[in-house]
Amino acid sequence: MARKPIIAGNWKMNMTPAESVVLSQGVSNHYDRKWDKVDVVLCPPSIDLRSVFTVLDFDKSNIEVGAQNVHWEASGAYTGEISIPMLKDVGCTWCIVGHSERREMFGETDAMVNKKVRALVESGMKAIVCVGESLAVRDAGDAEGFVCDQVRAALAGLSDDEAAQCTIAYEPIWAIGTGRTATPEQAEAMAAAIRATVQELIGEQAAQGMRILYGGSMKPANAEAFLACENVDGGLIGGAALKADDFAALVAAA
Ligand code: 3PY
Repeated sequence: MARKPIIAGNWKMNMTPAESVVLSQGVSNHYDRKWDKVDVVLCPPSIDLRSVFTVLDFDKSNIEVGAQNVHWEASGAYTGEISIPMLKDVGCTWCIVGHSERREMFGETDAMVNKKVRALVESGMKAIVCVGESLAVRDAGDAEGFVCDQVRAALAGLSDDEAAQCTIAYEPIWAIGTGRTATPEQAEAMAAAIRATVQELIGEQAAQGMRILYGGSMKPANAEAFLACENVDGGLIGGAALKADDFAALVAAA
């Protein structure tokens, strides 16, 4: 099955609202009709969302916008959190969930990731669910088991249709912000294992349709080899998403 590639930029905690205008304008200046073959998603910090929407012209480009995190409750006493209705109101169609930085630094558990994924798909939003192992887990020879357990937990209880709103981003923790990347062979092996897990959990149709991204220091210089992998359907981009030229080169490569 041909799957539409995705290039999503995770800006993390970078860019003030003013800077986000310049960056999103820079990205959209690169738009050409070939981009329509790719899902292009910018995920700025929440405070930048409105500013980014002032720049993007949805009639003229296919660029979509996502958040980096969300709470599963629609409203309430959750100081500092942002809800799905808030994201939808501002125009977001995507949301990253379970990035390793949130799991490691903010105590996000598999159960919380599952609640967020379920709330997002029930509301009609698209989830980019991050999974990935630490170096210790890889060195212990248990990377596939660990990552596939994360996938099972994140997607538990989803129907075929709900799974179709989800994308998995495989991001080995040891390749995030370190300048190291997995080899394309490692990324392909893990993406294939993730697809097999989706098949066992939800079914053949969900597995064949599921987009699986590689993330972790992906940049124009190394993207081609990852994007050529049979089971890798795009990238979740960190540092290279902060430079309009680099991000546009990644979209062109997909
Ligand atoms: C990275 O490439 O550093 C990322 O964490 C992308 O999410």
